[in-house]
Amino acid sequence: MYKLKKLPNGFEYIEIKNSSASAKIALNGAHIFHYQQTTKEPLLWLSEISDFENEKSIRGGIPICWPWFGMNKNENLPQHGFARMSLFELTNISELAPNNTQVSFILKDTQESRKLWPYSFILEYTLTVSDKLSLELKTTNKDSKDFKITQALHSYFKISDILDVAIIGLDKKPYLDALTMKDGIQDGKISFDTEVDRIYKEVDSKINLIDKDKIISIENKGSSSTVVWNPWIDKCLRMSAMKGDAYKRFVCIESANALDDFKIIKPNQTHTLKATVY
Ligand code: TA6
Repeated sequence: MYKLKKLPNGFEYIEIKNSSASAKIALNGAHIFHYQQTTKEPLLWLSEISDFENEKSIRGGIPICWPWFGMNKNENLPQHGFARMSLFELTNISELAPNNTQVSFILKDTQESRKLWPYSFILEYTLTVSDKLSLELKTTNKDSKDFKITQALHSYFKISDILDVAIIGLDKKPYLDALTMKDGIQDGKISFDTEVDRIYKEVDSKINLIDKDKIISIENKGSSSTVVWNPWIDKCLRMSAMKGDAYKRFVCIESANALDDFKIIKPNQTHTLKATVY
């Protein structure tokens, strides 16, 4: 079952319920902000004080960072690109099975987008809501020249307490520490007792987020970089749409194409970034 819902301010989202899971996906940013397997608690963290407004990104869920990840060289351009603040067109909803619903969106260049990024493109995003959540983000170059993208599915995962979680699957991987801009090599599991903002490279296997009573798994395709982020106390206080203690209840593990894992896409060629989380 699914329903298209609209808030009084015109913000639209799709609510999905099937025998395996439920989900909510906004048309603005094609942003999934709720996903829950039927017998479990929500997988994604969502800020209690998030905005739900067109042209603004929701704080939590899975924002799409595209066509660049992080800051652009031109600092007047929005951090993490413009896709997360753009209205996507809903192209399809299919109930493939009682436990499997698939939703597809498309974003194409406009006069406005070309002011920010001067290329013609098609961005297609398909979400499959079942006992796993699968996300497929396909970029097609519709321009006459090559373009370069970096990107991320900036997943906020809900956790019991930041002091009680660990990430495994990135041992021995090189990373860039975005706080110091120094390179490092991961030694063992990742746990948190301070701000962490790192881009891991050469990522080639499943990542597990180990919490007290659950394990969240992330599998990627078309991506060899993964961002791990928690703002900790001071940055959390400075973040928009985030309560002061919110850092305790989420960790971001982002399936990305970042740093030297950028993609150059030729005219009429595509690149697909895929993440499956469960
Ligand atoms: O992916 C980590 C990061 O780039 C952090 O540096 C942090 O700023 C975060 O994303 C959130 O960015 P936002 O633009 O959504 O406030």
